[in-house]
Amino acid sequence: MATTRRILLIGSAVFAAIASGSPSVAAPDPDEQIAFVRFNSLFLMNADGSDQQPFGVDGGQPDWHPSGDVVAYVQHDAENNSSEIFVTRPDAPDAIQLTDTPRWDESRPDWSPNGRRIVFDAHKPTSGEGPDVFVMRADGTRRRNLTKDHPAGGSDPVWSPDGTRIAFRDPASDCMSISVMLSTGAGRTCLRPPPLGPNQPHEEPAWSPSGTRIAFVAHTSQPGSTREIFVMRSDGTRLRNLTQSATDESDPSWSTDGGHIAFVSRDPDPDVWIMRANGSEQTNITDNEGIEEWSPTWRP
Ligand SMILES: [Ca+2]
Ligand SMILES: [Ca+2]
Ligand SMILES: [Ca+2]
Repeated sequence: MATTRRILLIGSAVFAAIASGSPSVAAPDPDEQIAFVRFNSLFLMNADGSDQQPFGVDGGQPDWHPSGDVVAYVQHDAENNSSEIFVTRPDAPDAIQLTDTPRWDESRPDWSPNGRRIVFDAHKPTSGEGPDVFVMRADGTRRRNLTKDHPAGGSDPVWSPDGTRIAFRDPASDCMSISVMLSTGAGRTCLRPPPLGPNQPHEEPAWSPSGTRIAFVAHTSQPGSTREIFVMRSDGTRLRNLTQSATDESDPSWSTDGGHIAFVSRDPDPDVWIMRANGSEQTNITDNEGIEEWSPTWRP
């Protein structure tokens, strides 16, 4: 988990200097926007990479409310030395803190399709145990552990577009892949055991807007393989490697019409790329050197 669970720290103030946009390239629809993370700050850009602007808050792992007006994100709270979930708006950079749990590190918030709940993962660093999947109301109340009866826990949760199910990274030894459960936490089903590559569960599931497909991140079974973006049907069949590259890919996010997937590729520094949902026309839209971009998420 250490490589994928990125540590978020407050305090970077260099972003204004590097916020100017990269050369723009052909992209799906320049009117669409993508939120992303540059080092440890939230940014917004057009889907062709143009007009890159900081939100004005530090944090990571943004996820848009279905209205497209608000993002939930993760930030390290210096006061209690713990990761917490916040919400903010791109046009009004003040943030509301939803969790306040010094003993727990929260990460990977994902809004329910009706915008009333947030699913996320959290773990206690002192416990030595892995994360569990939790759900809470959009105001941070009624927090509930959805994987408390699943000894292996889970992480990277995402809601199905119809709101009935949650896909997540399932590290159980009989799965090591993406599992799906009802939004109540019942009925866990592993979609694709065993993993493609050794010692690394499939992770970062992203449900297509139609609900028919799930993109995720995994190694291939080849020796020395890198991480790739795979896609499968939401029943676990018809697996396909979309990236097939010698670099590491991660952080898949579908466009609102399902036609494209934004992702991160390290070449070697992390950039936001987009491709068609069949893997063609892979384009680097933050083409720069030495500047880290992560966590693209298409604005509804
Ligand atoms: Ca916390
Ligand atoms: Ca790769
Ligand atoms: Ca970069």
